Amino acid sequence: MRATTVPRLGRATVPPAAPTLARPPAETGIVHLGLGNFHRAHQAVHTAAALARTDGPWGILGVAGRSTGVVRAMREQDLRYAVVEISPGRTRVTVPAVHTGALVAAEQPDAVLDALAAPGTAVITLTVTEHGYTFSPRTHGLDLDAPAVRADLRGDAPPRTTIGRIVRGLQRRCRAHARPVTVLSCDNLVGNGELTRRLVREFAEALPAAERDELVPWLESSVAFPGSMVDRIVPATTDAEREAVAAHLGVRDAVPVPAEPFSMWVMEDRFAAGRPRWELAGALFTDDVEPYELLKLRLLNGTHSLIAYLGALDGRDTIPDAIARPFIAEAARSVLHNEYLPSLTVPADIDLDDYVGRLFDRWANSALGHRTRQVGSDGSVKLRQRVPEPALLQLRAGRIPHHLALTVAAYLCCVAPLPGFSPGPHATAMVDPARDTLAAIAGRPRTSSGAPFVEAVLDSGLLGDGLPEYPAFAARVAELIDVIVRFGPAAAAADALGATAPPPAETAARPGI
Ligand code: CS2
Repeated sequence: MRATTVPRLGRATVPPAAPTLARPPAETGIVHLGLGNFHRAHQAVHTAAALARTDGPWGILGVAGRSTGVVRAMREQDLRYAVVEISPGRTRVTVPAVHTGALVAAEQPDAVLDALAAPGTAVITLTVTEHGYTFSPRTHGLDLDAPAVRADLRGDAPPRTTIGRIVRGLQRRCRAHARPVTVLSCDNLVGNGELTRRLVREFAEALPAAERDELVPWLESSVAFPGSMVDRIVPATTDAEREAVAAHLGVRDAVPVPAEPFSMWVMEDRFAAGRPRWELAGALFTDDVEPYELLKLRLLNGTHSLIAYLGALDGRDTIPDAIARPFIAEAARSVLHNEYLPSLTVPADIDLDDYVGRLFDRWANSALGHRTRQVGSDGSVKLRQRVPEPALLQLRAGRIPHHLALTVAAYLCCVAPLPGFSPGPHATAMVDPARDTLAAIAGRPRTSSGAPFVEAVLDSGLLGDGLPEYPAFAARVAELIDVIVRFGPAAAAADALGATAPPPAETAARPGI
């Protein structure tokens, strides 16, 4: 079908079989910050599926930070877009139709604050990535030195940071009617609910006294910050999804979202002003989300990082291409079983063998085309959530976590290659906020090789503040960098595997909480 002859996706052109909802809800109960692919394939899909089973005032107003592409296209498509669920041999296309509005915060900042303050808004959800929280690993709190945070605190221009936006919106809300509201972080961060609460509170406490005294007690009494674990592999959009929508629905969608069939959402049931009945769409509610969060952040995300960095260094464009390489699959199994799993308490309702088996199937989903450069991007903020705690657990017990060291070595080879080493196109395409800082360290004569380089990187706080206490870890990372540079990633993986002993029985995963 030629694209120009195909009608544009919209209210009138969605085929009757495709929408999850016939039309978006009449009322907006959710304001979502971070209108990226993940939100559109995860929370929006769960919300639409819940509303398909029981009505409710839970339309979503989606807010993009600065980028205009998705918002413009969604507006032109009556706020519709397709989710293209892809697995080998099967493509399923649906249209959630759950959004009631779309804004770009940089263009309409006041409308965003009004939406956060609107009496009908009961839940504010967030997918702004690990990088979007203006968190300082140095102070373990809000980055009060960041110019954007300082500007948002002065308040003489519209807020530019997510935390600034939330607090300014809540301030407006507190003054207008003070109705309770829930802020629900859906990002891959350890303790995402508590972290968001702390950052919001720190921002509010840094305001001038009169504003602070008005806001802080209300935040305490009326705003809930439950934690959540979110899981769905959602790559960036390509023309393949646009073609799939045209072929399956006979319409033209400029902004479809690819996703794997798997989707999981676990949340703490602490909502201040009601919530959609997400349990009707498969979400799980629990009193304690942490075990689910750590399970996912370490087994899936942590292993994913290793696959991405080894894969990129080995010239692999996609995660399925990478995991198809036996040495990468073996490294993934080893880091998962020997170094991540001993740091976890597996929730009683998770069948570990099934969970791990599915992870390998999900990574091998060759039809999805998830790119190594996407998973490898932002490593400086992602690895901090994944690597240090499990590594420290091993180091404190007197063991070197060789595959966690390999993860850091492969990351540094990709993003901060030492002079003379070229990591290849997939690594070079990785985006990372720490690239310049790391390049500066790699370029200094005294830290441009071996252990001094890795020690300087760890001292910079890249992976928190525990690992610099273990010079043996830095030394092992340096050795593995050297092997990668001289003999390639497969040799480094073989070296890590050869050095790894199976974990002693007492540190094996403790099932059943
Ligand atoms: C990935 C995640 O980019 C990454 O670091 O590990 O985006 C991963 O695909 C999702 O968290 C899956 O839920």
